[in-house]
Amino acid sequence: MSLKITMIGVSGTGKSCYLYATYFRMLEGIGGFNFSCKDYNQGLDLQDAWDMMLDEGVWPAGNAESANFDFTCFYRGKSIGDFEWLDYRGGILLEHEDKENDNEVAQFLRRAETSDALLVCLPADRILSARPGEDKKQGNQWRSMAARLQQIVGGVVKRNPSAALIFLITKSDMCKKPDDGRFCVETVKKSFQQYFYGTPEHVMIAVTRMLEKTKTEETGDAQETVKFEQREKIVGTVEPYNVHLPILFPFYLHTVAAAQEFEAKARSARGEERDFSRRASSERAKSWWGKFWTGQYSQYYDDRASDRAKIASNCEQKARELQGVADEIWNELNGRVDIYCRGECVANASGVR
Ligand SMILES: Nc1nc2c(ncn2[C@@H]2O[C@H](COP(=O)(O)OP(=O)(O)O)[C@@H](O)[C@H]2O)c(=O)[nH]1
Ligand SMILES: [Mg+2]
Repeated sequence: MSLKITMIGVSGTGKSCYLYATYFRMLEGIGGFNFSCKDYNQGLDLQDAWDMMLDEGVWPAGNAESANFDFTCFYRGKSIGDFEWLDYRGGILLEHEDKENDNEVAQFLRRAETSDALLVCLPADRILSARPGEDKKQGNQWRSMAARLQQIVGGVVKRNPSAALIFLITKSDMCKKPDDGRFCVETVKKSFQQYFYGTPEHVMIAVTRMLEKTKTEETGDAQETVKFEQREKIVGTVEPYNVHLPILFPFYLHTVAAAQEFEAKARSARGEERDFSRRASSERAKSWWGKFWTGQYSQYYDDRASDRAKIASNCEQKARELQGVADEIWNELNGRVDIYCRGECVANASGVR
């Protein structure tokens, strides 16, 4: 099993930085969970990009090419599954699909539609520009970004309603005023409202950032940009926040589904066990005359019953283990993100209903 995770968002919305930060944060691990990159060289590249941020204090250069990364997710040192993470070049959102020649856009759309989770990156500064009283032109930029993403999200949801839809509010260190964070979540819910009624089944809103949030100010300007040898210098302290949660969410859904499958198998094995035991008893209850004519098969049925009992208890054990992992993931998520399950809000960290 390898979960497919696809990140979408226009250029400069923080997709690649989010990937580097998550890799770095999850090498060390959080709450018993950790990730590792399957390919040694890819792991080094991710590490180099992150080191550049930490050591040299500059943002990494944008990636001109799309790239797919293979990871394994561990819980307490034991693998709970693999995942593939596609970080594509955001410019693709501006290009046309060419189905006949199966161009990169066509391949990207296909991949998005067969993903287990779609991560939609929405930068806080862009969302905040839609505040009433802000520059009208900038506010329209948010609306046009949201509309462009609607096209893709709508297609994915229609063809694959079981994919988890995750809205990532990136660069949340740019939320300076006390209610900026709340405004971002409210705006995302309003702009993408049709996805919060039950289709797709699972939706998340996660607020993430790469930098430590500076003290709340009454009036704050967007992060200033300082160039450093062609690279943008980081202003602030690098401190990734909430980055692992959107990746753990598809694992949560997958683990709960696997636990339910084992429970169903256990129930059916228990049913068969009861059937065979009943037959063994009726064999034993036969009269000597019945036994004489048709034989006595109680041992045969007893063996079958104990065979089914073993299968059932193995499945019950597996279901308990998986449910235990799912509960641990839930403890990580609950209180830190908003989650909607079949249209109902089941976790609420933002206070936005
Ligand atoms: N303030 C702030 N800026 C960020 C953050 N993440 C990314 N950026 C800025 O956004 C730029 C683009 O990020 P990148 O991850 O390359 O975007 P991508 O094109 O979507 O992959 C970076 O060079 C940074 O200047 C963040 O958490 N906070
Ligand atoms: Mg990028």
